[in-house]
Amino acid sequence: MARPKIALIGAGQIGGTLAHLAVVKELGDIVLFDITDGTPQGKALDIAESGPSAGFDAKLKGTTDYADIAGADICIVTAGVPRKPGMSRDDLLGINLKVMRAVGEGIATHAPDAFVICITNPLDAMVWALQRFSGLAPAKVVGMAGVLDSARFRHFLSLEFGVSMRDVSAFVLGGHGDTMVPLARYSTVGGIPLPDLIKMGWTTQERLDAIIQRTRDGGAEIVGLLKTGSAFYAPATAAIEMAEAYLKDQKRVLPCAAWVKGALGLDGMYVGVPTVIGAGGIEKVINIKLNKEEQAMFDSSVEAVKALVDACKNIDSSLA
Ligand code: A3D
Repeated sequence: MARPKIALIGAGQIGGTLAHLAVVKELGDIVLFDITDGTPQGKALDIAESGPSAGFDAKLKGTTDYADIAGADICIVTAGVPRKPGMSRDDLLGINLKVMRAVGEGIATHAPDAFVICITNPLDAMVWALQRFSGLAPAKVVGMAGVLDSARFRHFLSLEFGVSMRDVSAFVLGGHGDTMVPLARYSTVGGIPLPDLIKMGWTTQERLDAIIQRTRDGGAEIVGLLKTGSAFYAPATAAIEMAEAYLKDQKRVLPCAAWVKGALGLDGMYVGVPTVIGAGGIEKVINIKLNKEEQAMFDSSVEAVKALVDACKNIDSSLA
């Protein structure tokens, strides 16, 4: 059987890391696409040359031609520009919206059957725009944010409790970053919910609140340290977890920015929710019941995402 074809649109920090992780895990052959000639070709060749030492079998190709993504099974999108000093949120939205239009059209023309994972920020608005521009089924276009946010939460909780990260599970909802909604009562250590761990004296509400805030600020913390860019190892690893769930039909339960119509009282929008990912793409949105406090946090996250989508519609009237 032919190896799956994985197209990576954007060959920057995350794109290169995605390519490396995908071949080391032998998920398929890679096409790295970027508009900056030389970057995708150079990274593809460099990673290919690591094959003999790492011991993987995969073909890697770097390109600036969308035709090379033809028939891709999966496309992971990191194309775009980051926010620079002096640039307003709307400036960034305007630039990355144009990028999403080009990427959406490229995918629609050459890889219309792909499962598409968007990583470009601002995430919830960009995945919405990418689905509109590509015209692919909403179940086949999803945003990566919740897996990363919950991985950060799990990492910080494992440090707090001195236990393996593998035994910490965490549940987050809502938009990416500032408005992320961590659900403490659904987050566990070895199956024990966090509120019970507070009662058991493992931690305090104050310490847990500080961990939640650090998780919300997780992206900014890395930017502050790196100074010249944003996180890329953990974001790439999170997207690969989602890609593997699709390619291997794993039916993983993962939080993603998915199209929600009907569940959680929503009438059709992209926002972070728990989903099941398998060969059908987003096979299910899990319609959990929230308590009053969680619902209020989720509602304000939903409003923040809607405001971003409205800003996109104001910038590009074809989206209205
Ligand atoms: P970076 O290293 O700048 O790579 C972006 C790449 O996109 C560059 O190589 C550009 O040449 C390329 N590019 C620009 N325009 C186009 C285009 N029209 N078509 C194809 N390629 C293009 O950034 P990065 O890899 O560090 O980050 C990529 C994106 O992910 C950014 O928007 C980040 O803000 C975002 N990001 C999201 C998360 C989430 O959790 C959602 C986390 C970290 C980064």
